[in-house]
Amino acid sequence: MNTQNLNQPHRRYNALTGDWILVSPHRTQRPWQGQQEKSAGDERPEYDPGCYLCPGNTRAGGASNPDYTAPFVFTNDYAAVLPDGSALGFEGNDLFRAEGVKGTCRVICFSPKHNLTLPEMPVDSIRAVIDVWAEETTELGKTHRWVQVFENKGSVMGCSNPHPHGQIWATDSLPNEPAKEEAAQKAYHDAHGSVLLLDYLAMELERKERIVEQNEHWVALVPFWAVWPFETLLLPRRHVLRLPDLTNDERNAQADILKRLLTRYDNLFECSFPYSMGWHGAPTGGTADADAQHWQLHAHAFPPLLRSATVKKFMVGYEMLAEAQRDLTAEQAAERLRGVSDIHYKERG
Ligand code: H2U
Ligand code: ZN
Repeated sequence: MNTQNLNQPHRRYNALTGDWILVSPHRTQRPWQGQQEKSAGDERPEYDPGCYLCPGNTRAGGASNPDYTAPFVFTNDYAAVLPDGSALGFEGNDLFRAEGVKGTCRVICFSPKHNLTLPEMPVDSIRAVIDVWAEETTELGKTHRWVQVFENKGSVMGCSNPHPHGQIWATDSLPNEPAKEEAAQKAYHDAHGSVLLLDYLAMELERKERIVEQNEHWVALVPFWAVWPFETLLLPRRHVLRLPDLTNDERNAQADILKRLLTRYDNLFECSFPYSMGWHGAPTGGTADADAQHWQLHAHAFPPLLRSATVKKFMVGYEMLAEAQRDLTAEQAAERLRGVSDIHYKERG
């Protein structure tokens, strides 16, 4: 690839989903007179008597939280899918298709402390969250084809409560994004006999320009095909199918790299950096490991901020009608993330 040409408008291919994205590096000097409001201060108490997620409090649905001291999981009081949802029969045709869906939604409180976020939590507390993500994947994966572990952080991402929490949705069907990844990884494996994301990781480690963080077991990078300005992909170095397959050492290293990556995010604009982040591993629900060898476990982080704590990228116009577009290149974004400290700005004297 002639990298000189990457300074001109071009399209990049997302090998993991099959989508294309338009990159316009010459536009980064474009004047900006849009949204510029200040971000709200994020000083919060360790315990908030009005918070639905704090220990001992009553939730919106009427249930009470225990006095939890470790990550706490409960069934979402307003679940988007239900365990017995599939009895419905639909009479359809090619143009009116529908199907039932069965599943469950859970909420995971990462910490009893209302005023923390993942990057502000100690590494061993992040490790405890990772263990719960793995346990939930094992349990729900027994009976569900897909278990989606994710976190929406920040009100701009639609997060309903600043108490540190994530969600787990499990369904009997394979949703759109994992279905695209399933097809792309399978096709690559059939064609090359190797694992798409492991081959990709090896090439990124050679090129280095999109790497943000790495440790003994993990690498965080801005993918070549990133859409969101500071989007990252987090990958284990070893071939791993799913979260529960990670070893003790790999989980400790996972907690370490998550803390450092998310700290860099917060340090970029010295704010609590909003994002949606989540894990993709091989489908569950009885999918044999032998039939899932094309999969590689990974996390995506999709943060919306572009220029400051308040100026975000909008997925509008061309994105809605044609395809995703970015000005800042993936390489520039990685350089910016490498350029900030991995010590949290709140922890610096
Ligand atoms: P978000 O902040 O990412 O929206 O997740 C919070 C979830 O918590 C949300 O799905 C649930 C909401 O339905 N919730 C409860 O289940 N009980 C409550 O008392 C408050 C919020
Ligand atoms: Zn709280």
